[in-house]
Amino acid sequence: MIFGRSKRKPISIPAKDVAQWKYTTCNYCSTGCAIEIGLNESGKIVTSRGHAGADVNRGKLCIKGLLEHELFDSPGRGKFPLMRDKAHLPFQPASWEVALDKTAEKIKEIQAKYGRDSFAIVSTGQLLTEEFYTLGKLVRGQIGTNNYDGNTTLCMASAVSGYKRSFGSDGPPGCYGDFEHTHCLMAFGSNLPEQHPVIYWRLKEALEKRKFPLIVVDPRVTMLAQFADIHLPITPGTDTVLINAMMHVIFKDGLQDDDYIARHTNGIDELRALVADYDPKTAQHICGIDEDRIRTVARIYARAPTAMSIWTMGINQSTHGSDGVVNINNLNLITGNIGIPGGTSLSITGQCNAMGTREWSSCSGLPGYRLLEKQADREHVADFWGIDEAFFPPARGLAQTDIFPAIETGQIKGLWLVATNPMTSMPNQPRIRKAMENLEFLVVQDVYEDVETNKYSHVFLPAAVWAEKEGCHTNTERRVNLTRNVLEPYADSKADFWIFNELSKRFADRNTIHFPATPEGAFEEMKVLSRGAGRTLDISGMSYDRIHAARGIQWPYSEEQARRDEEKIGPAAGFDMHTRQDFLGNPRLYTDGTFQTPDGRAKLIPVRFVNNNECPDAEYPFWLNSGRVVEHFHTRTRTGKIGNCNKFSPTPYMEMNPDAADELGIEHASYVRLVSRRGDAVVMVQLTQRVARDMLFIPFHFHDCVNRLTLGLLDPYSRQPAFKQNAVRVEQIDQREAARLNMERRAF
Ligand SMILES: Nc1nc2c(c(=O)[nH]1)N[C@H]1C(S)=C(S)[C@@H](COP(=O)(O)OP(=O)(O)OC[C@H]3O[C@@H](n4cnc5c(=O)[nH]c(N)nc54)[C@H](O)[C@@H]3O)O[C@H]1N2
Ligand SMILES: Nc1nc2c(c(=O)[nH]1)N[C@H]1C(S)=C(S)[C@@H](COP(=O)(O)OP(=O)(O)OC[C@H]3O[C@@H](n4cnc5c(=O)[nH]c(N)nc54)[C@H](O)[C@@H]3O)O[C@H]1N2
Ligand code: SF4
Ligand SMILES: [Mo]
Repeated sequence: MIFGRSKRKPISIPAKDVAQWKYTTCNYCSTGCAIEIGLNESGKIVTSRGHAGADVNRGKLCIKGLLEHELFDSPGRGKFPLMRDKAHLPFQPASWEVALDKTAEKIKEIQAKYGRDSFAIVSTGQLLTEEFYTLGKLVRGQIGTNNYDGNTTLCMASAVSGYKRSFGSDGPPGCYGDFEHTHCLMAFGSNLPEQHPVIYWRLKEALEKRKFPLIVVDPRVTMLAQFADIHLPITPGTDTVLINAMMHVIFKDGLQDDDYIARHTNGIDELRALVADYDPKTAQHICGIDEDRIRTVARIYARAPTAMSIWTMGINQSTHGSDGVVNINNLNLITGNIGIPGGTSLSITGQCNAMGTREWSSCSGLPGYRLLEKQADREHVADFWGIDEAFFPPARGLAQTDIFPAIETGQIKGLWLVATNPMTSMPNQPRIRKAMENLEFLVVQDVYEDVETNKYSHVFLPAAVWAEKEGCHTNTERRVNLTRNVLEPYADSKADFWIFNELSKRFADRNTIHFPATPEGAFEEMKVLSRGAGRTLDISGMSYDRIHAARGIQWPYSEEQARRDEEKIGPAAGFDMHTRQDFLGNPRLYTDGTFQTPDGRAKLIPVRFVNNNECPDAEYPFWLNSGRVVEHFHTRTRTGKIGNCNKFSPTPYMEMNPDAADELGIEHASYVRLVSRRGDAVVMVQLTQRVARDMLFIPFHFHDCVNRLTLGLLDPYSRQPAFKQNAVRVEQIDQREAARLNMERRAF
């Protein structure tokens, strides 16, 4: 007899007494999952679920989305503004009035003393779109500094630059629905199962319905590589060589789409001439992929009735980032795979609102993909805001990665960081620390007061997070989705929208501009700005109610289209699932082969490879690669405080190949010191065949770890750092000393 068994009750999950579900969009990755937050009778949050009627996630969520509601009262949140005269002194609490007065006064003082551009502003891809628009208005229309950028320079800048070079405009042209139509998918440096789990789920579902080849290009055996039909473990930084060699084969075999090339592109002769130099026999020695494998992959891709490419940081974070994007576009253009179901060049974006900032923040120009360098755009926006066009700077200023060196040289004296944590996320941390110490004035606006960057600040502005606010995000497939306001901001924190509005009052002496009082008001204003003949970024047909009813709408979505849809199905409010399909906007760009270039044709741009990376050598014999794990988001300010995310992935670690470890006498789970030309870091070894003998991989989430070592050479077009190509050596270290160091570093 087995004691106890008969008495054991079956497992039951207690019912959650949800009285009301509130609609939101996930605030972590760019997949854009719709989440419903469940509140009980007394308004307390008791649970979350994926929205079954949302086309993006169809009821699914990953671990981060499922637990996101635990954020609201997580430890370390900023309760009220803080101030101090010098960065090493203790903070004093301050009222919003005083903290905002001080911020405005210091910005003005620094600008008066050193010039308008001596005060820099770095924002993020994690605010709501209406907040981006409002910040852009404040910076471009009132503060007037030209040195204004976002952390998207660490993330999406190469994709933006590559799209603009090839197609004349930013904007990923495809959608998740393309998985259902494609006959071949090639993924470059993108690990969907961990970084975009629900996009991966959409891909897997499509693969289960209809098998097609999945080709993964990644130096590491990622989870996606494990599920691939063909894995190409490329030599870091050489994707452009692989693609050139593929195009060489395609032209040689006559597999290109001559008709598409003739009707919709320019530059075919130059491209053909260049790729003639990249025969697979020669290319294999540079990119590390066997010549026959290159031929096979080229033929599979070009012969497929439709084929698509996706990519993420393995391409963008490289000195060849922009060229890599251009070359992926070249590959798709010569095979006629743009703007058709299952044929596309789809950048998988990163942060929840990486797209929103590209569209509306004015970081690299003016709102709605407009340019500071274009007279008509300047006049249009200046008229709309009611200011003198001459107030705008003549051209785009410094990128984030150039702002920090400019602090070192004294060109920039003050900095305002909004929702970004460069002390952990920027390459070459020792250099960033010095720059931060050089600042006369630093404002940090963040949800958490324990964020590393706050050690160097003079003013801290505590921000509300996610559903403590209301507004939109745009996801990877250009889908605008809504987060409803679910609860009040924590303690005396305030929505970023409110903070920008309040600051704008303090700059009214420069330009008086009208700032709408609510995010919805700002959205209505953006709609008007987005209207216009021939513009892809048209959101004029959207409204909060319509977005909510459709669970997200893809731009372009014009007023005319909305009118037609409404005639068909009645007014937006009250729509139910069965009608949402009629309301989704446009899934694809460039469907007619007309691009945003002056002559309407896409540009085929030849990309010659120059090896300019920091490659391993005798002194630093390993490639250092870095990336992410599924449980954590970026610098762990949020996920590091959520029980189950942190429990599954609590310690910094480094993947190392067992054969390489053997040679150096390094054991599994021991600590080692890594040394690069920039600095050193102590980290625990995890032996795995995921990485090759000459490569190490570290998740970048942990402070005082991988970015103490990275160099971050910049892409010449996008100014994005090559986070993934660095050289290091591995040294043995006293184990007890290392364990102590690591315990100190662990937050929880
Ligand atoms: N769980 C989780 N999800 C996230 C995030 C997070 O922090 N946590 N962050 C979000 C953000 S902002 C972003 S940008 C995305 C990033 O999403 P991904 O880009 O998918 O993630 P990473 O792990 O940074 O890098 C992807 C892969 O690039 C490979 N790689 C390195 N060098 C090369 C190379 O030279 N060529 C090629 N082809 N591949 C290379 C790496 O081995 C790695 O497996 O994830 C988003 N989603
Ligand atoms: N070595 C290495 N380094 C990398 C990368 C890599 O792959 N390898 N990836 C790079 C990439 S792709 C990215 S995107 C960057 C990310 O780098 P960061 O932007 O520096 O990282 P986060 O931790 O997301 O920082 C966002 C901050 O915003 C705060 N926040 C969240 N929501 C809000 C809000 O609503 N309002 C306000 N005011 N604050 C908010 C968070 O608490 C957090 O402190 O890291 C880059 N760094
Ligand atoms: S896949 Fe991305 S958007 Fe969806 S729940 Fe996970 S983190 Fe959020
Ligand atoms: Mo990113």
